[in-house]
Amino acid sequence: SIVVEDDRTGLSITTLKRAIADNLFYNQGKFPTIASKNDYYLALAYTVRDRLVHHWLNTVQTYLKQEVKVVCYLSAEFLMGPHLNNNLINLGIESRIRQAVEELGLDFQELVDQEEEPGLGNGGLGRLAACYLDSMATLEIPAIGYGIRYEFGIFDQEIRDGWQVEITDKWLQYGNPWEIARPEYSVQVNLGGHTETYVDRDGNYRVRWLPDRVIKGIPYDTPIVGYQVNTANTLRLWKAEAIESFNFQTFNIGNYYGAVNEKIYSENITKVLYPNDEQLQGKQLRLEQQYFFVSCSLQDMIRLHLSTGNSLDTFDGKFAIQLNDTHPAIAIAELMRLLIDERFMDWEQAWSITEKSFGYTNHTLLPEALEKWSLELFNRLLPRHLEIIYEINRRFLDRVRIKYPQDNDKLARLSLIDETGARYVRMAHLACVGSHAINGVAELHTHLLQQTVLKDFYQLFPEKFSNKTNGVTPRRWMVLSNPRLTKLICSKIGDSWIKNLDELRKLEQFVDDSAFCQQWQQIKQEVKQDLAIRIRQRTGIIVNPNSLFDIQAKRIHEYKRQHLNALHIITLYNCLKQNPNLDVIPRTFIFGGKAAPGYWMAKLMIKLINSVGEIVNQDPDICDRMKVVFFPDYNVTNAQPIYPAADLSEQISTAGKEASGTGNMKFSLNGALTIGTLDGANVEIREEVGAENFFLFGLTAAEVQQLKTKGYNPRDYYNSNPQLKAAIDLINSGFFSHGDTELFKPLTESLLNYDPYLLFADYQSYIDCQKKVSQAFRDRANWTKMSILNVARMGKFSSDRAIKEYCRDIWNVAPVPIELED
Ligand code: 26Q
Repeated sequence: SIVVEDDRTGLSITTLKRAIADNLFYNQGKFPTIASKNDYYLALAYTVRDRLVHHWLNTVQTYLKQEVKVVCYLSAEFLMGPHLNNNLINLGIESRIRQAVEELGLDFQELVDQEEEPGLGNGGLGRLAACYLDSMATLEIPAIGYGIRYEFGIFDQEIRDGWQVEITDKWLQYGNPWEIARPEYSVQVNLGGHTETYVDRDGNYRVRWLPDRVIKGIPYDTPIVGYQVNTANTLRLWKAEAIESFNFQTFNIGNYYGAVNEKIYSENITKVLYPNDEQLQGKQLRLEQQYFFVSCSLQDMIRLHLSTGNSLDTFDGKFAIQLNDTHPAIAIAELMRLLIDERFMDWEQAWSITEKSFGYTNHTLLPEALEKWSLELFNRLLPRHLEIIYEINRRFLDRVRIKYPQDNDKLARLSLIDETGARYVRMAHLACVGSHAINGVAELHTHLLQQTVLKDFYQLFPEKFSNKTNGVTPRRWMVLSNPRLTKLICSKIGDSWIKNLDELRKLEQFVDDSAFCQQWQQIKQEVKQDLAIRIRQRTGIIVNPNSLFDIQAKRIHEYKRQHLNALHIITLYNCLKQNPNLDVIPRTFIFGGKAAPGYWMAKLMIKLINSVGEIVNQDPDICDRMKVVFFPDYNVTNAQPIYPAADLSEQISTAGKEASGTGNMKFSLNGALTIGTLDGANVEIREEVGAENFFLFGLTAAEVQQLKTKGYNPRDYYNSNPQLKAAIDLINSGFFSHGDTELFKPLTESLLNYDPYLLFADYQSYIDCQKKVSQAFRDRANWTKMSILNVARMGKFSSDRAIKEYCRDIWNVAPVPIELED
């Protein structure tokens, strides 16, 4: 019989080739002869999208029909990374597509490289949201990711003369084949103005908000395909536009330019991602962004809920709303407003629904990163929400007063309003009071939360608190980024570990199999060679793939201590200069990461690394025993080939400062050994892989605390440690800065006089530990064994495990398998 495959869904090589050609002609409007690589990429992307649409529509329809409970993951950031390759892997059609592309005479990798990644996040927090969407789809958990469709994502980084230069990220300029606009589900969002009370027909006092601005939110949907399942969940991102009626009013008066201006002003809200992580900027536009996407998302949930004929009384049974840090915490006041002012529910019922719906994840202990908004700004932008927050606070403090009579300090510490100086709304307090569940992102982090920043809330509501250690998706961070290692592992233990990462344990039985170890080492060598080529292309620096690849890739921040790494490099350099024939293990030091554009110290750290590299890399005495590379524009795309190539993963933050870290997991999953402090998830990684397979150094969080209490004087360490003194003095001498003795003064002076992150206190311990690393690397057979054991014992750090815990302990949701009707 003759089988005729549909061009939109067929999977035979012939059909796929025809579909790509068809999309090129009809979507791109190009003949093959004049089509650019990007045209071919888009034709390919549409071909892949066609093949997931039925998964997507069936998923949405199943959720609606079965009236299931849905997880709504609210996040100001989703750092998704490129979609094409990920969708191919999760759909299981990678090899067919590759063959079809190659039979058309095209280079598959070249087309994949055309995709501009959606960089809609800063770092860990945004990438965690992306890993969680992947896991929820794979575990068949009904979920919607709600966020902001920034027109400009995180800036692209260039390095010029050793300094970071920021370039606008125009990710949408050639079109985005993965999103579908849904203008029919647009909503309106109010801002500014004032409130007034009125009495309704039944004699009830009501409040209405008379805003002075109204903005339209348009949803753009992207499918999130699960691995080897039919589920395709939705990422729904909101774009701000002007509402037509506003323009028309102005237009009718004859003020055409005023009308257009209004449009520009409204569209500003979703223009650009704020590129700061872990440091607060109390900017009005940022609060507008947060409220905008939160209001759009809650209105969308209410529309969905009512569309299936439900009443709002059952809202909390159908939605589990997770707050990714406090950025969306205004949702608590907004849901109250929607229920009370717009749906006329009474306060008690609205509050009960709100509390049951929300969960709050905290991602930081740094006091400077805790969000607070001045009452003045809050009142100007969200006058009704401020009233609601006052009322939440009044009722909350009444309860506190009963539990702790006559403890005014306690009340002041717990209050949603900070009145210690200029007055602020404390967003973390709002999140704690309005949520039924509060969690940290690693065991140590959760413990410290309970003992420090949220101590009073923990005493009040111990039952709300739990830990949910972060995880990463093995689909992107192993299968996609490290195909060679994936293949080797599959050849030994099959492929079910991809969905059940604990099965990596089965690799332990091969640690003494010399052929296997050989293959393992061979693969590490090959991916290091690949990275060496990329490094040469991007920086011109030639590195030795046989050297130890020592990598620190993450946002640049003082607490992450990239400059401690730099001090080790300088110390090693001094040793080699003093003792040119020293037999050392050749090392390549690789850095990657962006600095917030307004964070001068972080930018100076980048300059220092590049300046040290410039001297070290061309010093003939060093030969190729040391190379220092700053790999520019660290993002998801560039991270993918970096993790697999690491021998050593640098996780060296001051203990107690890194909430979890997730890069630490990606490195270890790809067979790097970790040099690290007892901070964040490092503690649990070490527990899992075994102390003997982890290079530990530095003070513990408790010791850091003690030292600070006792009085820390960094200059004492400088004066008493000749190696440390030599390193600092060399920087100050202008040796790395063409004789400029001033350039790095802000950095060295800060260390000598304050050193808030205790680099000097941990310096010697770090140097000694690095010596042990070098010694260990000499025994390559044993190093390989440790590398295998690291991978074999990483099962815990799958985001699948983390999501299962959220489902069980916080969301109370279960898998909903999707059947494909044909
Ligand atoms: C807040 C207000 C105004 C502007 C920007 C911000 C802002 C934006 C992003 C504040 C913080 C962030 C990002 C924080 C972040 O990435 N935290 C990291 O979260 C990871 C996932 O849990 C952890 O692994 C990291 O330890 C933590 O640093």
